[in-house]
Amino acid sequence: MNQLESLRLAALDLGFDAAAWVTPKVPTQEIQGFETWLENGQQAGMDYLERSVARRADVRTTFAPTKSALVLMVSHNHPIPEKPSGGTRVGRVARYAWSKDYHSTLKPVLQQLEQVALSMGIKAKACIDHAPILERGFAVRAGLGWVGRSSQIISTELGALTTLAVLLTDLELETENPHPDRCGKCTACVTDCPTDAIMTNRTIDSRVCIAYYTVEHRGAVPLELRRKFGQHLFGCDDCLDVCPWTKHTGRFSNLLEPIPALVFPDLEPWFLQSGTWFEKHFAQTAFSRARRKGMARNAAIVLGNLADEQHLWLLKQSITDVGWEVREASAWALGCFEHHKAQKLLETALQDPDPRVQSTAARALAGEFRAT
Ligand code: B12
Ligand code: SF4
Ligand code: SF4
Repeated sequence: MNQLESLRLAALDLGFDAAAWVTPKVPTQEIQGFETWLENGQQAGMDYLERSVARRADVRTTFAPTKSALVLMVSHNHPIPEKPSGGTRVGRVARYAWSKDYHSTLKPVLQQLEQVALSMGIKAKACIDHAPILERGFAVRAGLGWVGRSSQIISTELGALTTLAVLLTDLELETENPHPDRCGKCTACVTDCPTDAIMTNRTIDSRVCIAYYTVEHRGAVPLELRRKFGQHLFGCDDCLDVCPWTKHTGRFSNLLEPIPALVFPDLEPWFLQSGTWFEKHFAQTAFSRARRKGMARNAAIVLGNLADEQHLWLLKQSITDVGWEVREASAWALGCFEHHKAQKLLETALQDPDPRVQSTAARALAGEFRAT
């Protein structure tokens, strides 16, 4: 067995669900596609992506000896665990965030793979989002799947709910095995996206994507999108859940174990506890990226969309939160209720020190956000 195959099998032994080799050359067309995406402003507030074009075009800027890449895929198509009791557990969390943060969970496994490579005399560097790499293009050319209309890599074996990582190595390799497109006439993800964020060129416009707003975005969420968020608390899997290739797969990796308290988080402490408490409690989870204020803002939007009177006491707390974005989202949420208590709270919010909160409270009182 050659070294390429030995290392690939070692990756599968370590728990990756799929692994395949590819030459590290990035086609000009792909980097141009990335640039066009940026020129169109589809990155929304993710400015850091603009600074990485040159590095994405040549992975040797990340690891100079690179002559090949082993693309690794892990499924996060977990079964749904049992809901814990107590607390206010409403809203939906995207599956990638059901386990401890995949970056920290997979890091030691990737380090083990680097060690295996080293013991074989191979120079190797593992990357999982830390380095600017067009991972999806690598996955297609390695033959692991194709870029679906949802822009997600779809695998015939693992479906759409997967995470990607790359091991750059100095092993010589020239061949490529690009996966053919298997979307056919299906457009399920496009029609199912609640915000029409999927473009015809198979890219996402982050400016309207729920995954972007609930995970990456700081500050207020555009008013016109909030109803469309439905119960999405963190991330969004709508375009992946609906994919027929996901429906036909049942496998999930043991590397990423779902934690019930992350699948069904209790919203109460996000409104009642401090940012420091949140950081300690949710360290090494994907939630830490949005921080307490982001999660409380998202939670307020979900509570508004539910408009269930039993949650009004939480919005009474959050309308005086230290974060203006939490108070602003709470004013919007209170505007979704018909209840007199909501009206009273909104009247107080008219005196809020932040004009953005005052403005939303006034529009809420005018009945602008009520379900029609
Ligand atoms: C920025 C980002 C986002 C943004 C923008 C998403 C997007 N689709 O561009 C936001 C915040 C919205 C997002 C959301 C999600 N993300 Co994200 N995200 C990224 C990140 C950091 C960069 C992606 C990027 O550069 N986008 C810009 C576009 C232009 O580049 P691209 O998607 O890579 O597209 C290239 C390929 O399509 C390639 N290409 C190659 N062959 C072909 C063939 C054809 C026909 C076409 C059209 C294109 C094509 O050309 C394009 C470049 O020009 C990557 C990590 C990384 N290092 O790549 C993760 C990543 C793409 N995200 C991931 C995940 C899991 C998600 C979510 C599912 C999380 C969730 N549940 O909430 C959602 C899915 C939303 C969606 N439908 O894409 C995974 C995807 C894994 C996979 N199997 O595809 C990645 C790879 C992270 C990882 N390490 O696993 N994400
Ligand atoms: S993640 Fe949600 S909002 Fe974003 S493209 Fe997919 S379905 Fe649309
Ligand atoms: S839902 Fe249909 S169109 Fe979308 S990625 Fe899956 S197969 Fe392709």
